Amino acid sequence: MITRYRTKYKVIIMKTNISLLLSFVSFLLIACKTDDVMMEDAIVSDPLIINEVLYDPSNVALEGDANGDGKYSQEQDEFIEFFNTTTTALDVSGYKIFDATGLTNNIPVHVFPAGSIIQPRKALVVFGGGTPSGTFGGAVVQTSTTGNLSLNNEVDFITVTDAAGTTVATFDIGPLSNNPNEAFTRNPDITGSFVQHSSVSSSLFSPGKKNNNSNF
Ligand SMILES: [Ca+2]
Ligand SMILES: [Ca+2]
Ligand SMILES: [Ca+2]
Repeated sequence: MITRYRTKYKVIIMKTNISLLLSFVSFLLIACKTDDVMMEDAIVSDPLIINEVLYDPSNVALEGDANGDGKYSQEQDEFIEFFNTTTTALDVSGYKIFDATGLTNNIPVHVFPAGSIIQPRKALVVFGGGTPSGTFGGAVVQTSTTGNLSLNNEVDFITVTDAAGTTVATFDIGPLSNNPNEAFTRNPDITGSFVQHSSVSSSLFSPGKKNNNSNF
C-alpha cells in the first residue's frame, strides 16, 4: 500500500517536472522567435546599408593602400562598403553616390553601372580608383566612375540614391572627422553603430569583409 502511494507520488512529481520543462522550452522558443521577427523588420526597412567607410586612408607608407594595388593614394584608396541585408539579390544598377558638393550640384561621384547585382547577405565595395587587387571577401568590387569619391576628411556627407532618385542610404562624416587614418565600420558588422576600425580589429580597414577579416 505504502509502495503504491510512493510510486503514485513519484509519477506526479515527474509529470510536474516535465510540465515545467516544456513551459521553459516554449518560453525559449517564443523569445527566439521574437528576435527573428525584429531582425526581419530591420532587413525589410533597409535593404542596402553602408557598413564601412574609409574617407581618410593612412599616409604612413603603404598602410593606407586599401585597394591593394601597391601604392598609396589619398583619393584612390578611399572606399565605401555596402551590404545587401535582404535574402534576395539586390540590383543597384543606376544607383548613385554623392558627396556633399556633388549633391548640391547634382553631380554624382559614382553611378553604379548596369549589371550591379549584390547577392543576398553579401557586400559591394566602391573604391575611389586605382586597380583593386585581392579577393575582398568575394565582394563585388567597383572603382568610382569619376575616379575619385572626393570624401573630405573634415565634414562631408555621403548620399546614396536608387535608380528612381530616392535616397536609400546616408553617412555623415562630420561627427567622425578626427583624422583617423583608418576606416569607420559598424560594430558589430551590419547592425552596429560606427567605430574606428582598429578599435575592434587588428587592421585599419576590411573592404568586402567583416571586421574580423572573415567573409560575409
Ligand atoms: Ca579623403
Ligand atoms: Ca592603393
Ligand atoms: Ca568591412
